[in-house]
Amino acid sequence: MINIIGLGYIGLPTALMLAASGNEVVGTDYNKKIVDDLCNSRLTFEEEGLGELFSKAKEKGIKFSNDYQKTDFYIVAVPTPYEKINKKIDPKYVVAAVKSVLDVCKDGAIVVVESTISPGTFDTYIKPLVAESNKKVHLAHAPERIIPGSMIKELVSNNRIVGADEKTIGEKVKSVYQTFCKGDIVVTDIKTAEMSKVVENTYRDINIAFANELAKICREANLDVYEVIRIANMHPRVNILQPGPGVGGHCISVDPWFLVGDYPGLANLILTARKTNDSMPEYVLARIREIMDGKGITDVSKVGLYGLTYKEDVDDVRESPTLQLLNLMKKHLATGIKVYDPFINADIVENQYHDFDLFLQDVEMVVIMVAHSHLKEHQEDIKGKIILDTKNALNRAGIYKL
Ligand code: SAJ
Repeated sequence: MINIIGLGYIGLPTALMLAASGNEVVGTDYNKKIVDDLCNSRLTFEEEGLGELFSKAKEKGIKFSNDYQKTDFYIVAVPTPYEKINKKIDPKYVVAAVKSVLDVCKDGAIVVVESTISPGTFDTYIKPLVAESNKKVHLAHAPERIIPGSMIKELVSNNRIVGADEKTIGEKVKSVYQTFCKGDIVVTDIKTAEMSKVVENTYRDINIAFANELAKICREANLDVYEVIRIANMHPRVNILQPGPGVGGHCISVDPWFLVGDYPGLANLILTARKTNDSMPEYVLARIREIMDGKGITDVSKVGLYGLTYKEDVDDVRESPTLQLLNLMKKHLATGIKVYDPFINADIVENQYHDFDLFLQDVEMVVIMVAHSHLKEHQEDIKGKIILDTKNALNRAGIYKL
């Protein structure tokens, strides 16, 4: 039996996938509401294809519990927050989960950690826990790589990394993932797996930072950055990503800091990229100001931000550029800007609307912060508004871009 610890964005789809593929699975979470909801067939977040997978997993007998199970195979997928001030990882949830596993597991059990961690976390925090316990367990790191919005497909098709310091354990873990993963599964050691994962997200952060820097340069040069990138990308060895209002989410805006924090003086390019991406909400604010001045809008409450999530078609707001922008405004004692996001039902910020038509009625200028499909489907509704499209979501003349 496989016990998955943590039923969040990664743990839940992984548990469902393993169960749907014929493994005996119990999903454990300390949050009673999550377990209650899942036991009563209520999904805890939205994701394409998750409902269907849930039905299959239930048919195959998946169980959910608040308790850690006594078994010989665990997958830990708990959050790894970082400390806002020094940007270091806070391993408290991983540490607590591994400790609880050690309390109940069978001798010889395999404990796989999927949570993203900073390189060296196993050596510093996890291996000592095992050494202190009276259990013999084997450790592995199989960092998740799936992208919100396409998680279910990517769980099956992505290549994976399995890091284990004992080759036979690596192969055993690989065989479990192979029950649903059709990609290549590379077996390596734990430290290499930790570093590879963080490097992947850092690569993407740097590439996006390059696109954002190009956006600033092209504005200065009076050029269309999207056209410049489109043409440059026609070269077979060039693949520049897209500029935007900033980088959010719990991964790309966080993982590079681990390298900056642990290798000061060495991670220079990485630090500059982080700063460039973090500068984008401020840059968008300056663009809004410029356009307001040009159009004679003096009241910020006539401006509306479309999108609160960190990217399109997800309901996750962690580190989102819109939240970053709103925080900046607050710092400058500027309030009153309106906000709407079709994916966010709860009231999480001031002046938030839940009805698109009402939102549009009250604003003269719409700033597109997130390119939800909803917006593309309602393009007609925003005709006549002044539009700043920071995501290049609308392909039409007469709108302002980054
Ligand atoms: N973004 C841009 N321009 C782009 C692409 C993205 O500005 O061209 C922005 C997005 O709007 C968003 C942020 O970057 O704010 C991050 O979004 P994303 O879609 O690039 O990535 P995440 O954070 O949803 O997921 C990433 C993925 N990693 C890589 O692509 C290397 C995913 O595979 C990982 O599993 C995930 O991080 C993770 O958990 O580490």
